[in-house]
Amino acid sequence: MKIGIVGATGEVGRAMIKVLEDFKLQIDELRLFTSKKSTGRILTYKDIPIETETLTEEAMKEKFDFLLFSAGASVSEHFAPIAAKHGNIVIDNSSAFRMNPEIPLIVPEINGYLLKNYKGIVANPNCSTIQMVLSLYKIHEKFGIEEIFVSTYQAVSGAGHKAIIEMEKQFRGEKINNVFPKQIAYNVIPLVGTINEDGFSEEEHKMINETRKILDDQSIQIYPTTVRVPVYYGHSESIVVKTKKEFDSLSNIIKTLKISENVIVTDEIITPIEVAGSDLVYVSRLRTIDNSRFAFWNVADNIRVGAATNAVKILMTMAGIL
Ligand code: 2RA
Repeated sequence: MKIGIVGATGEVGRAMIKVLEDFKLQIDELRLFTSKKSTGRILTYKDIPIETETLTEEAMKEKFDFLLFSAGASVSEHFAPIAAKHGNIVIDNSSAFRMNPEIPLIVPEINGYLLKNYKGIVANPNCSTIQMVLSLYKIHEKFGIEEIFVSTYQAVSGAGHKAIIEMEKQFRGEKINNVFPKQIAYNVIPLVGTINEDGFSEEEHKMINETRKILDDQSIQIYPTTVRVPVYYGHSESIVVKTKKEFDSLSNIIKTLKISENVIVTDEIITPIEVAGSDLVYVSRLRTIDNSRFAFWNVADNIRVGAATNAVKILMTMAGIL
């Protein structure tokens, strides 16, 4: 396969290279595209050095089996349609196309069937959405979901490598830049992205709209509060669910969660540090409130589960490997 990665030097781009290695895909040619300022950097794939090249419209007209994009919405909006117009399949990690009704928004374990005979642009959901729907799709199938109350505790890597550097500077007492709206060191910030007129943030709207699209149910009411915390990798989420049908006992919830692919249900308390590098979603602190409401703690590596691994699984599904 001939694969291209756009945004190869970013947190997610680098993770995409690592996931392609980890999943041992047969790749004959891997091209790494970046902005002009990152051109010429050497990255490795299976210990083979690959020099990054500047992203151009011409390059997007070449024939690839798959192009993985993670370079921000404006880059995707400009270059992904050019690539798709020339017959390429684009798996885009930006928010550019997620809510486009013509474009599938995919978590392969949940709605991978939508990719059958599909060509063009495929949207990769937002990281905080992916780990939540992976833990809830079987609950929705069996009991129906009426409401989801979720508070997130999002790692700084979600805001990119510059955010990691900024957090480290702040912990060293160096001058604060404006990567975050407030100091992140020794602090938490109750805002991810910008705030909309309704008082909910961009990130919170993503969780609402993307969850409804992926679970194909516009009736689900979702009440998110997204928070940035001084953690390197691993988003955590405190979730309360109200189901449409009564589930009667916690053991019925546990049984249903346990048939969810790539979800681990445990009695242990799981923290972000323990899940960094994993491709699984971890559910703990499970407890019931009554016969139709339960609560739990959900943790996953936001860069892998929440972006790179989901994107590569979409590629593998379309390539007939998964
Ligand atoms: C974040 N979910 O965590 C957003 C984008 N990756 O910053």
